[in-house]
Amino acid sequence: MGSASTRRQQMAHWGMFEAEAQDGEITAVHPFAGDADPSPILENAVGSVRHRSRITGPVVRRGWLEDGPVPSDRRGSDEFVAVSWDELTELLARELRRVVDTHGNRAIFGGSYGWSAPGRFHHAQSQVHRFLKMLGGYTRSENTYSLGATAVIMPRVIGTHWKLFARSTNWDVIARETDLMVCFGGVPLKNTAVNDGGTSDHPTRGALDALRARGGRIVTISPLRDDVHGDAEWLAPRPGSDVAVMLALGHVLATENLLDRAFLDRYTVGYGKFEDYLLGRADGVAKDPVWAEGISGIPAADIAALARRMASGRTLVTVTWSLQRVRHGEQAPWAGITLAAMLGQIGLPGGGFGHGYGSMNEPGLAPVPYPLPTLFQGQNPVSDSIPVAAISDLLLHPGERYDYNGESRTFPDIRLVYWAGGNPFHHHQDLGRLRRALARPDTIVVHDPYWTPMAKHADIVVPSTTSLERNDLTCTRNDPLMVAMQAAVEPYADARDDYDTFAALARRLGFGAQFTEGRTSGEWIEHLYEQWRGFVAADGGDAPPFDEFWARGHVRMRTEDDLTLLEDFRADPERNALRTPSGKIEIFSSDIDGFGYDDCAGHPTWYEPEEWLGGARAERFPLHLIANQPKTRLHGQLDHGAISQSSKVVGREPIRLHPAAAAERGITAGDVVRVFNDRGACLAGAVLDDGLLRGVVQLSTGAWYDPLDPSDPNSMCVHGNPNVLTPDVGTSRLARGCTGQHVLVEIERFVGDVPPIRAYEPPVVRSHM
Ligand SMILES: Nc1nc2c(c(=O)[nH]1)N[C@H]1C(S)=C(S)[C@@H](COP(=O)(O)OP(=O)(O)OC[C@H]3O[C@@H](n4cnc5c(=O)[nH]c(N)nc54)[C@H](O)[C@@H]3O)O[C@H]1N2
Ligand SMILES: Nc1nc2c(c(=O)[nH]1)N[C@H]1C(S)=C(S)[C@@H](COP(=O)(O)OP(=O)(O)OC[C@H]3O[C@@H](n4cnc5c(=O)[nH]c(N)nc54)[C@H](O)[C@@H]3O)O[C@H]1N2
Ligand SMILES: [Mo]
Repeated sequence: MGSASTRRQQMAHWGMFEAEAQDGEITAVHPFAGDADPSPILENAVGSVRHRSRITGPVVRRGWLEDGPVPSDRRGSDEFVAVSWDELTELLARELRRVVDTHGNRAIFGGSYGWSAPGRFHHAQSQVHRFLKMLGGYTRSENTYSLGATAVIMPRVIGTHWKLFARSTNWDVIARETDLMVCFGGVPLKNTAVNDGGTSDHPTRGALDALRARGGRIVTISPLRDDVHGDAEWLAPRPGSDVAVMLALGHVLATENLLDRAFLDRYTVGYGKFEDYLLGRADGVAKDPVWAEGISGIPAADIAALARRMASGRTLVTVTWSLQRVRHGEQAPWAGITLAAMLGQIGLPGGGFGHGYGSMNEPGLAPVPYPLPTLFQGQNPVSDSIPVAAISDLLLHPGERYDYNGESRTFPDIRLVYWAGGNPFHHHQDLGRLRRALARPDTIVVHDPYWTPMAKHADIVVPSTTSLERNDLTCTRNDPLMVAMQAAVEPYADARDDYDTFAALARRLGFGAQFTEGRTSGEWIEHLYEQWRGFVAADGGDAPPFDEFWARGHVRMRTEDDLTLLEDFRADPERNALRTPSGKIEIFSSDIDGFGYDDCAGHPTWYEPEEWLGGARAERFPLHLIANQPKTRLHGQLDHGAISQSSKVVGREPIRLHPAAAAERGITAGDVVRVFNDRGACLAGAVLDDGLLRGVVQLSTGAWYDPLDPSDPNSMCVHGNPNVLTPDVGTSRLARGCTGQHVLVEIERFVGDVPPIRAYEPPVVRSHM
């Protein structure tokens, strides 16, 4: 007989909820009553704990046991052997010791990028980095797949990148003050489901409705019509051409005397040099609407009319993060902020610039004015690091020099790769190349609750609990609630908390006391809560004792409401100078100019990308694929959940294409199609939609990589992971950010027997060494 069901307070990156459970499984989710617009993705949690794709106990790859720690192209197609936790701890500790003693700590790559789960204590990144630092250090990664270009260019332009989001103009202010929102990349509601660390509310839909109810207008500039919710004017540029459109808008402002020269003089540097380029004094090419029409396909008259409207009221220029996850991704946010500066409304309520409305839930939310509880990380004794999206370059080219952000660096020689809480088969580009790169190190260690493709490519596989199986607390810098995450079920099978795995390893390696500080995980959670309570008290607030917080499930914090981005800078640009060399907004950066990069000049510039419909490559691969974020899940997480599965077509990830593009290829709705280019191929399920440009197709990330022949790195993925197609090239020599959003492809109807989906099946695990 089953036991009675229980309900526990929980948080996912995509929202706050009560998890209802019975017999060790989640049976229902109940969104937080205070959430105005809970995400349907929550439903993916039902049935996720005991799903067959869970890793049930520690295992080691057979080839690694037989051959020892050496490079191997059997990764991804080998069997595994079950080991006990003690055996795992012993093997892994010895291997870490061997690598450190023979090759030094820099031979460990602990970049370990990925989102794992919310929770201030059990957060896998925090745990793995703390552990590796105490081991003596590791080669790390810098920046994110989310904001690879922005994180490098924006500090040089406005002195920060994170404050753009943490101190963004609040939704309330926009709803009240903005006349016109000009949204490059739209404001896709689907993405606002998510916030790193979770979220207790989803205000975007309500804010856009309130803006319109007041008479505000939204212009969405995107190749997809549904990148905005509700009524909006739609301009559809050729993907990758937005910078040309922004320049042309600026050209109209400059030539029709619609720009705010006083603002440019007082708050920016280098406009003159930029204007020389804009007006064509520098290169003989005026970046006017006719020029931009040729690049973007948006009629010149529409561009000119929009520029005039932008100058006639309170206008907010917004740029989604997707626009910087492409070649030359540095340019769109830089050109966007330059356009907003020309309008002179930066720092005015409801005007100026925004980056990431509709990319994540955080932009537009009011910040909490004090620090969050944080697990102390300490220093990394190793100084080597790579830009995060250079993982394959790192493994394939040890010793090679490369440019990054004005530096010349060298890739270290990596022997051991350690991953906890991320999935490179979700996040990285050109998966065939990644598989060749993953064949190079001696050892790959992966912690994950699930048999993701990355776990299947590991030598040592460590089964983690999910956040539903443990207590924690979570909060974010722009959410009013501190939330208790209460274990809803017992740990599944032989899974362990990452903390307990690292604590056992640390003990075996001689730094157990340093790692645990003598605390159990329960004691750590209370310790972090008390740390935070001190921050609240210092702010004049009063948070309840831990037991009371735990019983209540959440505590409300003070927030700084009614914020406008850069209002303090506008009010007093001397006292609140930006942390740029000039203290002002750098429309021209002497530092960047001084690097002499041919792919990132000293001011915002239009560069023709390789993967776009305007170039030679489009003759071979005539469809522009947008590999954006999935509507039905977060990345690859819980791809087997009900909401994610309900969107699949014949079990494949849906690819949207225009009916005319489909007809030309004899494709009808519901067909399985083969999507391909010269890097790889995948299957997907056709969905026809006239809300896309005719030359554009859209296939979101996150279908678990499922190679037809697992022993062949270039094998077709039968499930629809777009990263078998995307190019593994950086945004530019400046940021080397991820460019996975765009790729040119061709599509044909798939003929023959449709192969089964095996992505969620565990590999063969033998029971004995
Ligand atoms: N083509 C293309 N590619 C892209 C993008 C794109 O736009 N286009 N976007 C990029 C972006 S912005 C991002 S952020 C990345 C995201 O890439 P990732 O963050 O790597 O993707 P996730 O699927 O979220 O991976 C998180 C993993 O953590 C595991 N996990 C969950 N909880 C725990 C835990 O407690 N412990 C451990 N050890 N593991 C846990 C999950 O099972 C999952 O496998 O993808 C990038 N890739
Ligand atoms: N549901 C859900 N939400 C998420 C995530 C998720 O996995 N699922 N991931 C989260 C993460 S980690 C991140 S970093 C953010 C990412 O946030 P973004 O990078 O902003 O999200 P995307 O959905 O990839 O892209 C947003 C839209 O930009 C449009 N776009 C693409 N190329 C172009 C172009 O060249 N020009 C114009 N004008 N528009 C273009 C696409 O139509 C796309 O729908 O999303 C977060 N939100
Ligand atoms: Mo991201």
